[in-house]
Amino acid sequence: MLDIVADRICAEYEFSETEKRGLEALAQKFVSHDFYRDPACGHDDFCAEFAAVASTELRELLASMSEGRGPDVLILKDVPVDNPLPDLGGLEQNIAAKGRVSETVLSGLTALMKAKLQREPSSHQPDFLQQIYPVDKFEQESSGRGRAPLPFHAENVFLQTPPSFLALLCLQGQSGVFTEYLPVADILHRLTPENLEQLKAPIYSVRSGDGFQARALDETPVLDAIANGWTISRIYEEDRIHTDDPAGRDAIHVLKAAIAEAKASCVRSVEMTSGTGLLIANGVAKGRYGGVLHGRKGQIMSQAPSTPVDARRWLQRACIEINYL
Ligand SMILES: O=C(O)CCC(=O)C(=O)O
Ligand SMILES: [Fe+2]
Repeated sequence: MLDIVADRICAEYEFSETEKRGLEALAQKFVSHDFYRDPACGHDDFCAEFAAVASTELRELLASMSEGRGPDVLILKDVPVDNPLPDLGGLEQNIAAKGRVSETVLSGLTALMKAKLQREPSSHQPDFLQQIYPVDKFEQESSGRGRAPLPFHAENVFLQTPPSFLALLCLQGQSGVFTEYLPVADILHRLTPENLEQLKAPIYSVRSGDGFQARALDETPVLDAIANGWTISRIYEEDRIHTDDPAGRDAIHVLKAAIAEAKASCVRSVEMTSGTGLLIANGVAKGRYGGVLHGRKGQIMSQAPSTPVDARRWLQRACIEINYL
């Protein structure tokens, strides 16, 4: 099942029936737990029980990713999720009324990475898990509550400590909507050594985008060394990287051109359906500049009450911060 292609970018893992039944039973046991405000991955009993249900292969895959020797993207198939989903009209009511299978899986994957979940208080969703579900009023927003396609980005890299990995889990998909990813290495190998050096200089300001309070990380490199050989690439396709330095501006310009070129040949995509998961390195890598940017292709249908229930796209997301050992 482990299929790391030559360039180490992507692996796939399929949940077995036994694993599914075990995770559903665990979710039932933790059904009253508030996964949104109290991360279950911080509780030893939850972590031990999740690890006992997960296969050796899944545990090894997740350990390899959090140690910087795994694939940049793990596609998860047949992930147990709550089914059928409640249809009470509003997102809040539906979250409250659903089971806790998807929350259990997202928290458990984090636990197997020996990592923690991040909150982002300046976002419109400051809890430890987020819903990717459009809200009509924000339909043009370039965020989890918008309907428009999303340009390539790494998540929250305007923060000093952005998520290292993102987990996306599809409760309900919409055909024609694709979650896309683009390896950072495919962008950077188009740059000259001089351009790369320029992007390592601490002269940039990286800004927050739609759905967040206006924030900026100042005096930061774009290609940033974090700790113990780990790096993060603070790259946006949108104009969210700025500098007054003329050489730095040139480097941003060249970076933009490289993104456009890489987009033409290096994008991969997943049409998420119920039970598809993605675990992606958020521009982080160990001993190299790597990880991926992600985006979304296709317009999401309005989630107005008239939308057929099974046509409403609903993903959940976890922002995962690993231990940079
Ligand atoms: O909706 C998607 O497929 C991706 C959304 C996204 O970029 C995110 O949740 O960070
Ligand atoms: Fe995103």
